[in-house]
Amino acid sequence: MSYYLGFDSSTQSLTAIVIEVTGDQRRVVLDHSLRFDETFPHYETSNGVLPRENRLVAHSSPLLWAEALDTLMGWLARDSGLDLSRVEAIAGSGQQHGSVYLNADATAGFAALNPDRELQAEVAPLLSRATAPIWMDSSTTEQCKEITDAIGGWEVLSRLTGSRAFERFTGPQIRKFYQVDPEGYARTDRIHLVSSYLASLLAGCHAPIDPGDGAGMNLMDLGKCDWAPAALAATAPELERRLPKVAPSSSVIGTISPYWVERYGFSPTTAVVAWSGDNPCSLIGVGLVKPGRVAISLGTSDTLFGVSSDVHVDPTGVGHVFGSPTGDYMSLICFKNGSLARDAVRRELELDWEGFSAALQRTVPGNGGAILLPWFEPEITPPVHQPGARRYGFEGLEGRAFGDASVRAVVEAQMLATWSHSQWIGANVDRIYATGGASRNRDILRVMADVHDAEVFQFEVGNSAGLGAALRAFHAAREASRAPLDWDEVICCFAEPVRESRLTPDPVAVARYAELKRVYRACEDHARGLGDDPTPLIEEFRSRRS
Ligand code: XUL
Repeated sequence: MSYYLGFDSSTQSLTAIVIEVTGDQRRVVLDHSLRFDETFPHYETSNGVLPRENRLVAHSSPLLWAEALDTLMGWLARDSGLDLSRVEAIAGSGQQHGSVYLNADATAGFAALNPDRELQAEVAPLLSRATAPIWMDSSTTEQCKEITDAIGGWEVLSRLTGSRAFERFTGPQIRKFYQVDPEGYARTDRIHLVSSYLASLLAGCHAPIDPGDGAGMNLMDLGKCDWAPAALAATAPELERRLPKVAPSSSVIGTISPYWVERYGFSPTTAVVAWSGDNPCSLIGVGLVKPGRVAISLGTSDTLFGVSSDVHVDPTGVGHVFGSPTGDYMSLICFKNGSLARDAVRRELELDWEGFSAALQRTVPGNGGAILLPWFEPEITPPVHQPGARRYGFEGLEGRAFGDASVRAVVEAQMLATWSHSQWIGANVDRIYATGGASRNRDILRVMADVHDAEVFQFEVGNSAGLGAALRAFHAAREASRAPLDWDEVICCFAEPVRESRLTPDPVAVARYAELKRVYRACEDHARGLGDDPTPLIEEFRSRRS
């Protein structure tokens, strides 16, 4: 019997998922999370973000992530009932784009972690920057422009790296650090992603970055899966020597460091596999190992993604192409106002999640033309720098009617945005795999099915990133032991949609949303100062209904 352990270090929590493989028997034996805000209040994070005055800035703490890893390992060793010496391999998933800055002592420090001391205490002296900018940061517009100009335009950067310059991507963030704190940059010996940083702590040496997460930096040549000299030069001086190597997602970095063996009873032969980003790991966790289908993840960010065998970049510059852990590519669009926006509306109306669902049930598809663009945070897709929710078509609504319409409006706008901005992917969207925390809510998924005119399926394990990481550990361990399995065989029994969960689109609602799509786009354009007042279109939409 072997266990494979997958971690998911997301924006708001750290999760461990353990799968067991015994002959033909396969099962998930553990799924346990620690939420950052509640478990580690001394960092004073709110939804995983350190206190901030400027809404464009979003940082978290590398020490929080280290402490979470140590604490969760402690829980696994003492309270989970699992024998950790049976864990054959560990992989992980990290929130994408976030970066950790280490000084020249880190190489020796990682190799000699003292098992008698807490991990965060061991890591603190190794940091050259106290905090880590994360994917929610939108403060690098200037740096994006400079990088784009230096490389010869956004199309050039997009073709080279899979994306135009985005504020949250690691390259622009590194450039900002170099400009704002040149001494800190000079002190920096190694820059890791969240994924490769945590893998390094497990392996006791600098872990590589995989092409799934590396593509989220505006620094990697997507075709070659290696650092792109032109992108490095446009970003900051002597950057290549500060970056880990790029290596395939299935690389075994080495065995687990003695720190974990002595502290928590792992076998010294436990393999540590390269970590990847949460979206590439989710791709595996929902079983998307072949081109054709798409998934929508409803987490802190909402993302829509699918796998493709060739590089097909977004001609509108809104989407991304990352590496897939299978060696293919993944297309992705990302919305910053995912769960935090749903939650903001829910809290404003003083509802619990049942009340939120009840409001969805009391209202009808199309919402009488009421649309709420949920840009509570600066938005990534479409790019919106001035945060603030924008309402259209709410006149005359009061009291509970206003509240109910607000709930439907936020969910409809999110689904209309995923539809509207994913058309470049060109995938066959007659079936959507839903994952992430909010995918448990079938009233939200009903809107997803009707807006996309697609069947929607749920999964047994809601945290597909953590499950994907555990499956990647299994896949890499089999490959390393010269008994490789096809990806289809790896995901079998684990990452399969629950057949009974199928939601089919309702033709009446589908027709209604087909009309609303034009109205939604007009609202988006108007709110961004790019189009006319959509009121006449809203009125026309309402009149067609009567
Ligand atoms: C993807 C993105 C987010 C983060 C956080 O590009 O920015 O989905 O990975 O989960």
